[in-house]
Amino acid sequence: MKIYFATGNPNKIKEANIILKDLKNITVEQIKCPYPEIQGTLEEVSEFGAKYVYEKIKKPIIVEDSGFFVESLNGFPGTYSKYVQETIGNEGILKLLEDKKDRTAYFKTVIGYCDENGVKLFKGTVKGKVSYKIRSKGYGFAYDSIFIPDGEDRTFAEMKTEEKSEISHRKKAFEEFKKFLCNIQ
Ligand code: ITT
Repeated sequence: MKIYFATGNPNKIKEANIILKDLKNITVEQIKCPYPEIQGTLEEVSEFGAKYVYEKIKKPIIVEDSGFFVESLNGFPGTYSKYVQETIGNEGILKLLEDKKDRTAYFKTVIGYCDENGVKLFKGTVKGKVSYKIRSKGYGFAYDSIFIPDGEDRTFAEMKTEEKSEISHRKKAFEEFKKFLCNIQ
């Protein structure tokens, strides 16, 4: 079974393929089919996007909306994560946290899957802390170089993609999706 993943972000495809690699009869293939990113929660964006792309291609499709939520900034950047990454970036987030003691943060992913039976959502979160500096060994992307998952000393960008993909928000959401796929096959 081939599932299309509508995303402009090749890192998401790489991580999805690592996470789903034990499902031998499933392949995930990127398609570039832009969908309107409505202003709303991750759930609303994923549901809308999955239905929208399904209507266009009429093939099993996933879209995935993720966000980075910092507790002491009341969840900012959250649903604005993409815009914030492209504007103030990780340096800007570290500046906003300069005088904050609480550095807890989490990533959340919501996968929207749509086929002829309608849309289903699968969610995953990972908790951790914002680092004091940008720390990277060249792995990962975007917020990965300022996020240290609980139980680790390294940022996601200091872990190989395979290691990140054992514990990440994306892993948890795709594990839920996997269970669903096993039931419908
Ligand atoms: P799409 O085409 O799939 O929408 P995107 O990169 O715009 O790709 P999102 O809107 O889901 O993805 O992500 C919001 C922001 O969060 C964006 O800047 C992403 O690069 C970033 N992000 C998403 N997943 C991440 C992860 O696992 N680690 C670090 N940053 C991540």
